[in-house]
Amino acid sequence: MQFNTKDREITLKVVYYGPALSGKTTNIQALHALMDPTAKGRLMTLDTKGDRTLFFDLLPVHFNTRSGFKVKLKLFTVPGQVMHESTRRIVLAGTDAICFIADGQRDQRGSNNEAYAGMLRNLRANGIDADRVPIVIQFNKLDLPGSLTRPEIEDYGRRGREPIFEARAIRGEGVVETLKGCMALLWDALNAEHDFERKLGITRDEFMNGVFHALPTAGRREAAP
Ligand SMILES: Nc1nc2c(ncn2[C@@H]2O[C@H](COP(=O)(O)OP(=O)(O)O)[C@@H](O)[C@H]2O)c(=O)[nH]1
Ligand SMILES: [Mg+2]
Repeated sequence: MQFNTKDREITLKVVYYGPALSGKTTNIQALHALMDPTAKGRLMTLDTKGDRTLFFDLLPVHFNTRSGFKVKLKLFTVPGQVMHESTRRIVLAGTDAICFIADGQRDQRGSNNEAYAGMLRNLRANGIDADRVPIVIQFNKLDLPGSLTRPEIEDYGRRGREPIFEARAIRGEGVVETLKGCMALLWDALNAEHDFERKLGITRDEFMNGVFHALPTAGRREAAP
């Protein structure tokens, strides 16, 4: 968190982490498509051939609180391919919260686990305590045949502390819910650690509404009839 008291600005960093091709870029593209133009900045993506993020994607979101603070949220993705380990470490530096995008296809469990272990390593390398940073897990691509079933995903959820979300990011489904879950955890962490509510004069509801005022709750991207 960057807290600029002079300009009354708070900058929060959220990283979408996960294995290659799990749908990290698709998640933030879907959010960008759903958001009110007044609340979002320009989506910066740097894709190479085959949809693969080379360095990161960045979606800035901002809102003003009634107490006169500007809250800036920066959503980053990391590149997933094995060779980009050092880039992932750099993008993760200073992160306030993580949406871990797992690939819901059954045969991708190995690469999900590998990416998760790598994330813990990279957090440690950045001096971030993985037990304190808010993390949610999304199982994406559940529209594909051979993806994990709901009972399997629920069973997974019982074994860890992270809230679990199901998604079909390509249809915009589950994308908003995942970020909402992450923001709720982030607010609680910030409030516990920095007494956010009192210092900024904003409530949890105002924070959540600020981030999401522009987003439909269902998180679907279907055109209106
Ligand atoms: N079937 C399906 N494909 C998806 C979904 N989300 C992403 N994809 C596709 O998976 C590929 C990789 O997605 P991308 O967002 O670039 O993955 P990243 O490497 O994690 O950033 C692209 O071809 C996407 O269109 C989904 O929910 N369902
Ligand atoms: Mg990408």
